[in-house]
Amino acid sequence: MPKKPPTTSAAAPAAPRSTPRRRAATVSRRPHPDAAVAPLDLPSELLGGLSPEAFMRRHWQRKPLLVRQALPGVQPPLSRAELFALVERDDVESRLIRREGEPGQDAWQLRRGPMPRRALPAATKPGWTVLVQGLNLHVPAAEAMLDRFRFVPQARLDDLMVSWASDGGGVGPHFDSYDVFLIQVHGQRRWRIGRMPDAPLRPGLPLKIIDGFVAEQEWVLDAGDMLYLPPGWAHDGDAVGGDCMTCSVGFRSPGRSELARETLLRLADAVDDEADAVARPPVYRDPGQDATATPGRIPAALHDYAQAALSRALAQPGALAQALGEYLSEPKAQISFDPGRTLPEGCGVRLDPRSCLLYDDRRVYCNGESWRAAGRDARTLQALADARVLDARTVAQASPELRELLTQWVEDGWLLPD
Ligand SMILES: [Mn+2]
Repeated sequence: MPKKPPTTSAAAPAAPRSTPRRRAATVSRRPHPDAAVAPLDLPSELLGGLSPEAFMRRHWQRKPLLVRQALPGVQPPLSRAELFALVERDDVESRLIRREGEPGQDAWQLRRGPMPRRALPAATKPGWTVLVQGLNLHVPAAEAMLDRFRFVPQARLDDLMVSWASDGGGVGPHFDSYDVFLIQVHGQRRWRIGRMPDAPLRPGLPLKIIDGFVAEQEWVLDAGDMLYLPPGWAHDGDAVGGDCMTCSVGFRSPGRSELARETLLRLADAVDDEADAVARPPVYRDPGQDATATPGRIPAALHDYAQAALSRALAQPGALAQALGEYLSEPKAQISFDPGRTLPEGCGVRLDPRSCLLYDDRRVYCNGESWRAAGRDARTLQALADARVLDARTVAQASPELRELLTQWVEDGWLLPD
């Protein structure tokens, strides 16, 4: 289905006077490839009248934003019964959390899925909640909801989680280390939030629950309302009146040590491959070594040789970029693809919801693997990464090499004929 291009900048309203850091009007803007995302400089209902650009400047990673009726008339992406059925699947990450007793001295129970459907208490029993991660991988309506947030780089998007709670159900006051959009899709939930950077956690619980949570603000969200929270804001959401369903758009914030470890591991593989490719890999030589009276001491020249080897591995053009891209595009552990289809002539393609396609100036990265790409083929793959679809005409114009790659991805189940 061809998408109508967003309105041109000529139709855009004048910049609000209250925006001092507005960039010059001469900056040419690429329209966002997803029609579900408003042009980046136009007010968006989803963001309470802020444009995606203004939201990113003022709120992202900085301060909360409550949007009443961000998604008016929103429909839950699945029914309660469909959600409850997901806890039985071993390819779905789910949790059941129950709270008993009075606030402050309450007992918390956590059970991780998969579990039989009958492990869930009656919907009328108060104080429990079930959470399902990665709903976008299994339910197209959930992927469509996640798509609304593609004004944030794909490498930062994690998943859409859904939770259902009976009256009073919730996961308790806690922190997250990532940004989150909390979208109320059915029933009501009371959110209480506060800044408590040094808050202690309650000991001996299966959940990370803040001890002595003090809220600064609280709101009851109705279906269609949305709350954005930056990382580190303590928050507590309790279902009001039962049959409460909330979707959370979660982001990934890779840790510094995680990025160092994962890229170094991949660089190490590249170093091994390089050594395997030559008949005599270079070794340390020391024709200048003097006779030593301290044989236990590591020679300084050997340290320098190691340092140079490491620097060389890091300095290989594109090596770090490749390691990073392959890592960032890697599927989560429980994800598998269903192979076995072909790419018919004359049709477009759509990325499977489980596929992660990223790119930089030299390469494209898909599900942990990478390919060099240049020229028109690179632009086509970049367009696929940004929009997650290619129309039939674009696919028909692909080079034989690109056609072969797309066919391979369809056979692997990474890409679907569209
Ligand atoms: Mn949270």
